[in-house]
Amino acid sequence: MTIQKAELFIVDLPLIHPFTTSFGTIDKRSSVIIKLFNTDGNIGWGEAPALPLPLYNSETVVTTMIALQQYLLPFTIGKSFHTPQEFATSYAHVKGHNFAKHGLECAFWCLLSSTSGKSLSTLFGGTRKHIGVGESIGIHKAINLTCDEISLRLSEGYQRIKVKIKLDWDIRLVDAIRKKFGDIPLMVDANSAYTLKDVKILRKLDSYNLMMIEQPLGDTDIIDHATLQKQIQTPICLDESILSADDARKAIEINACKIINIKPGRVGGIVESIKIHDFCNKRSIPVWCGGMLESGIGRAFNIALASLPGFSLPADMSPSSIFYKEDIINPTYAVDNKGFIAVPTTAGLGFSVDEKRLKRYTSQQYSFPG
Ligand code: OSB
Ligand code: MG
Repeated sequence: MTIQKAELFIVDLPLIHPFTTSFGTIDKRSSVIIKLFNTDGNIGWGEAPALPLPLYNSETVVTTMIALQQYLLPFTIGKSFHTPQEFATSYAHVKGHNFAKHGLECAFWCLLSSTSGKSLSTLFGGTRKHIGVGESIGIHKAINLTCDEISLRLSEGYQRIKVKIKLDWDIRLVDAIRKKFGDIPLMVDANSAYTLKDVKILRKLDSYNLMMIEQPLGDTDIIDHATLQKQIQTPICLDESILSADDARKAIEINACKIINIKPGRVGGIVESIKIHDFCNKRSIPVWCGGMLESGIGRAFNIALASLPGFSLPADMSPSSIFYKEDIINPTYAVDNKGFIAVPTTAGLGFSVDEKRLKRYTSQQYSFPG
């Protein structure tokens, strides 16, 4: 298939409530949407889910736009590709910019799905018809507000609860949740809020039977995580510090984690995500699909990815209706009362993009070639 042109949209989706983690608060979700055209007039959608500021990793909406226009699209427009692997290889010499690479690769997968008539899940090698979903709950002003949200999500059927933690918003919070809700499937995500000096606090978490602690230490570290894992019982799950299948191999080799959160954006695409899945599956390392508060366009790829057999733990896949007033796919996906999302079986994105809404939320639009 030959790629003809691309359109890029910066969309600003208003959040219903601000989302706070140990690295800061997001009150507006800007994201980059990619619309890729082949020479037969087919369309593929993708989303590069960088945040507005470089607080989770170094990428931002602005760097994503530059990377796509200056470094990635020039290698794909006007060129022919047979496979996503071949497509991703065309810009593989570019270092970093994983969110941008992921969004572009997704648009190619979407084109491939439309033209082949096979769903994204089928193309990725998915086997599940439904995926299990958990909620990721940001840092609130008071513990009772977090507990109110947990009550609501448990009543809606969500399969596990993840709470964001940081220094002084950790033991008291987890203790209150266990006292109120008993032995629910519970995990915590620190987004790099601790260092090895905090091992005493992290050890205290051992008595709460948590499913895992996500990224307790530095965002680029694996060595200290290996040291920490020897000192705590709670399984460590790595998020920020796994940027490739090679990183996953090294982290597992040195016992820096027992579980991996695969966010396809963070690792630069679906091709790399499947490599990590396959590697972990062979070694019986559980993986699950994380999220970046994507719009329904980005989530479509996460849902299809989470249908692979090794994704054995619930995904961070709360529907956009929890975060956004409106999604740009219409209708958006839903979570049933047992905490499952049905994996689309139709070809293409699997959802229809509401282009009127997309335009309404677009603050900047670019065409390539210009
Ligand atoms: O660390 O998993 C994270 C959102 C933005 C940045 C980092 C993270 C998150 C989430 C959101 O936890 C999960 C979701 O997309 O539903
Ligand atoms: Mg995380």
